[in-house]
Amino acid sequence: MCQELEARTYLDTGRLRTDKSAIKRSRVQRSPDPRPAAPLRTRFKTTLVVLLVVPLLLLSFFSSGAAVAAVYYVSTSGSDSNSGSISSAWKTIQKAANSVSAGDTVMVNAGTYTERVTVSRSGSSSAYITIKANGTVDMKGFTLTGSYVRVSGFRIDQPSWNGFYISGNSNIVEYNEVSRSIYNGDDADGIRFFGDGHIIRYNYIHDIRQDDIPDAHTDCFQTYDNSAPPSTNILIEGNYCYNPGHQMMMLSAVTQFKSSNLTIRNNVFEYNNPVAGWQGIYLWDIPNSTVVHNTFINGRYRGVLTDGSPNTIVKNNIFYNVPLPYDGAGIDASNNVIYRDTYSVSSSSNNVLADPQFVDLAGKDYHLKSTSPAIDKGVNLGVTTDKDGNPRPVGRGPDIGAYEFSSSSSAPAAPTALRTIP
Ligand SMILES: [Ca+2]
Ligand SMILES: [Ca+2]
Repeated sequence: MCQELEARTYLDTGRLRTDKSAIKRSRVQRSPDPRPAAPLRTRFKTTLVVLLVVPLLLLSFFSSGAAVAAVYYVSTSGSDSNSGSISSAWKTIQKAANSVSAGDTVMVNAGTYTERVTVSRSGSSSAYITIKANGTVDMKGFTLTGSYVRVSGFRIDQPSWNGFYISGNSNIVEYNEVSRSIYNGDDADGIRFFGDGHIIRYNYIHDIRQDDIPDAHTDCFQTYDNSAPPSTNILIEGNYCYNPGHQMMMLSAVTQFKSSNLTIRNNVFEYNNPVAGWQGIYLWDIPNSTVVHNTFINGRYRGVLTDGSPNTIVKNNIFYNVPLPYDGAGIDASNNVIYRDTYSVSSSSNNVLADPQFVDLAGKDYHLKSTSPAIDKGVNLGVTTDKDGNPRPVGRGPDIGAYEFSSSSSAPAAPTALRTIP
C-alpha cells in the first residue's frame, strides 16, 4: 500500500517534471511569429481597451461581493453604526439580518436581545445565509420570508407570536428552544411553516399552552393554506415537542389542496400527562406524508389522525399511553410499538404490543433498554441516523422509536451538533 502510494507520488512528480520540461522545450523551440506585426494604431487601441476594461471588470467583481462570504458579529455592547466586524459588532440582530448577502454568516454573541427579527434576505442553494447563536442567546423569535436561510441555536421564551414563522423556501431552523408563545390577537404556535423544502430539526419546543396563553390554539408545529403558500417537501426531524396545549402538529391544506410530502421522523412528542393535549399529528388534506421513527408519550385522543390524506406512512413509531395510536383513511401502518392504548388498532401488521422498556420513563429518557422488544423490529425505511445523530440501523435491523439501541452505548457518543450545509 505504502509502495503503491510512493509510486503514485513519484508518477505525479514525474509528470509534473515532464510538463515543466515540455514548457521549457516549447519556449526554446518556438519559431518567430511569421505574421506581419500589427499597425502601431491597432496595437495602441488594443492596449487602451485592456487598460480600461480590466480594472472595470476587477471593480465589478469585488464590488458585487459574490465571491466573498463575510462573517458579521452582533453583541449587546455593540452599535448599529459599527461595521459588524468582530471588533466592531452591531447591536441588533435585525441590523445584521438587513445587511447580509448570500453565503454570509452572522454570529450573535451571548446575551439577551429583546427583539423579534425578520429575515427577508435570501441565500442560495450553495450559499446559505447563516444566523447563529454564539453562546446562550435569548431573543423573541424569527420571521423568515427569504429563502436559503439557516437559523441555529437561539433560545426563544415568550415570543409575541410564533417562535418561528417560516415562509420562503428551503430554510433551515435547527437547535433552537421555543417556549410559551404568546397569543397576541392571533393564534401562537411554537413553529409555523409554509413553502417548499424547509428543514426543521433538533429543536426543543415546549410549554406552548392555552392556560399560559388564553384563547390560543397552541401547537408545537402548524401549517395551513388559507392565507399562506402550501407546504411541500418539508423535513421535520429530531425535535422534542413537550407539553403543547393542543396538537403536536396541526397540518392542514383545506383551501388550496396543494400541500404534500411532509416527512416527520426521529422526533419525541410528549404530553405532560395521560389526558393532556388533543390529537398528536393531525394531517388534513395533505397526501404522501411519512411519520416514522417517532416516540409518542401520552395523549388524550389519537397519535396520528388523517383526514383526506392518502398514502400516509406510519411505521416504526412507539405509541406509549396514547388512546388511539393512529386513525383515518389512507394510512399504511406497520411495525409500531403500541402500549397502554385504549382503542386497539390492528395487530396484523407487525405491530409490537408490549412495553417498549425505556431506560428511565420517569426521568424522560426514552432510549431503549437492552431487553426492549422494539430493538431490531422496525422495517428498513432508509433512515440512516436516530434522534441523537447516531447511525441506524445497528444490529439486525432498525429499532422502533426515535432512538437506536447500541450495545456500545457506553462508548463516547457520536457527535450530535453537526451543522453541515447541504
Ligand atoms: Ca395553532
Ligand atoms: Ca437495531
